[in-house]
Amino acid sequence: MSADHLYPVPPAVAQHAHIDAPRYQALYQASISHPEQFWAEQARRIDWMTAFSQVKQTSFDTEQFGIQWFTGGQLNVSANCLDRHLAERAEQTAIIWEADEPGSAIHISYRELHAQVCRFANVLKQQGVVQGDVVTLYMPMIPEVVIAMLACTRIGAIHSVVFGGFSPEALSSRIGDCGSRIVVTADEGCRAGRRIPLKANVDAAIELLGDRSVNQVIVVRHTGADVAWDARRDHDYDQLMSRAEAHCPPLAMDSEAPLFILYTSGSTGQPKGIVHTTAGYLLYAALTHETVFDYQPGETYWCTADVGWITGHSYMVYGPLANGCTSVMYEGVPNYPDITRMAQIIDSHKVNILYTAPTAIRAMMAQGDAAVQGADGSSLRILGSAGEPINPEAWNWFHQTVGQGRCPIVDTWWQTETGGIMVTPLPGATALKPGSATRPFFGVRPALVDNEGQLLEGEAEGNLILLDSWPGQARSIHGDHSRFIETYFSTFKGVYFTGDGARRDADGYYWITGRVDDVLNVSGHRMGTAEIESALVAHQQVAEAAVVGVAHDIKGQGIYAYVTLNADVQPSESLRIELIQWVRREIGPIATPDCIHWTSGLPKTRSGKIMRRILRKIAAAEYEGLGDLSTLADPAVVDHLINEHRRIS
Ligand code: 6R9
Repeated sequence: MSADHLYPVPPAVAQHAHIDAPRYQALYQASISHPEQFWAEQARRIDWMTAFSQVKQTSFDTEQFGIQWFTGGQLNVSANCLDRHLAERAEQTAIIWEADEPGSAIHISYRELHAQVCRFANVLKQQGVVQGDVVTLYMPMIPEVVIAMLACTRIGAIHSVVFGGFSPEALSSRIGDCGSRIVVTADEGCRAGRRIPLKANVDAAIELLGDRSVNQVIVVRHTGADVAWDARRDHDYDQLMSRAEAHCPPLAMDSEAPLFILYTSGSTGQPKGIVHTTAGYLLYAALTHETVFDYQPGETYWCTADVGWITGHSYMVYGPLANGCTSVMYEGVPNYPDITRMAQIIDSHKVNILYTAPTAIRAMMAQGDAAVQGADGSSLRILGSAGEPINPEAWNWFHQTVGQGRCPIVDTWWQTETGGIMVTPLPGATALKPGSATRPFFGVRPALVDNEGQLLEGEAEGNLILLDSWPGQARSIHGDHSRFIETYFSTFKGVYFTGDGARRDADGYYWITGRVDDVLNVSGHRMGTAEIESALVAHQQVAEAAVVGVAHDIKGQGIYAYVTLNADVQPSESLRIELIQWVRREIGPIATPDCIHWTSGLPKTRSGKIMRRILRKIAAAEYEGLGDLSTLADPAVVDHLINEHRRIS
């Protein structure tokens, strides 16, 4: 089956969908020609405490830059996700929590979730947290992380969720950057039967921070493990909760008040603390969740993303809860205790909508049909994919084997910075092509430019940009607004640059080709090559390092590291293992290098710039067509690298 095979909208889906093809056309046109009217209309899905006076005041022009949506309005996110559902669906399950070990699931109703959030909001207040404070959450996938996020929003505190797989080093730099004085964590996390020492990692991170440090740590007793305890600083979650009051009025927050910070990797230096604000983000998450997944009241939805990433924020927490949805939250990994686990969870909770990542799909596909052996799967109606390009083989497998040829797949392209889904099919409206994210969502104006910034028309391939603002857009980088403008709005003047390349076909469908900058996408996790390089060179025996991505069957991209050692050091197997461990410790297991290539020199221009184009080609064993080598300071380096690569592979 060719990649361009067209899957029309199944009539049964179109018939009951929120949006069919004619309606998509009409609404998209309206959203582009009259954005203010369109978004004012959509804003009715929010419960406002104070009405807004202006819908959109935005400019991507670096001279008069500004992004403001729904100015003058006030709302509370937790009230929109909880309180307003109590009249109609207090007893409906909000979260079905499925533990790492099969066999135990917990159902939490909207009423219970509301009560817990109010209590924890009071706990935060008692610990001295006030509006505008940043609270760091370093948590496993347990309901308490959702409770903590919503509790922050209830009192106007800003959360910064740090993925539980990050090392103490990575955690400490993120705590330090946002100046957070309080961390919420758990004794341990559980993944695939292994224990993750979260509290010990927090202790180590605080140690690294020294006196700029955190003075409160709230610990959820999840596994009950014995952990080190500093009575002046550490607090037991349950103890604080048992003493807290269950009533906590939601604070009226301005539309543009910061809602959360989420760190993500860029092409240079330190991770960036992406700042999202209140009204636009929530509206965009809720609207996209309902329309992209065609969520219908009463359905059960499962987003497999970890809450430490933007997908977990927008599509496990804020979008679904704002829509009063029943969500599955799963603590573990898709293939534990075996490859049938996802299918088992789908059957046992009758999941209707499944949103996952290509890396999980490829891991299942690698085992043929074993992933669905003995499974029913008939509850599934809609499938979704995000985080990286999905190759047509994986798409077709997902469609046939998991979706039984019946369920539309929404391949959703978006980013931490976009807050919500940007280019995507709508199940009832868009004919699908495996591997294409298809068409823009309402209000989204994608375009392609060449490297000089010239707009490309019709069928074309180039850099993907966005011409105008949308409500879910990030507003800043924490503590460095000029870096925000510089990073996203300066490469091409007056437009948002995504960092991705894309192709547009004759039908106007977009095909994302991957990052055009030095950002890797390993199993859907975004990582800057610069971060991994700086971790490598921080090792005493490393002189220089250059990291590139290389195609990987399951992970999408693997990490390929060229390493030059100090003159007096010889490469060895033990040093290779030590370096891999070192990077895992500096950043976290997600940054584990797949290959260390010892080399005596890197290809550099005469001005000393490493030519990554060449390194990427050699890592991929594409020794021909290395392009213009005339600017290299020492062209002989290339032959050395090729010979070394031949020896490794
Ligand atoms: C949501 C998320 C963003 C980067 C993005 C792009 C890649 C995401 C994709 C996709 C192809 C898709 N990406 N979705 N590439 N098709 N459907 O993943 O955010 O972690 O910030 O990563 O992921 O390269 O620029 P984030």
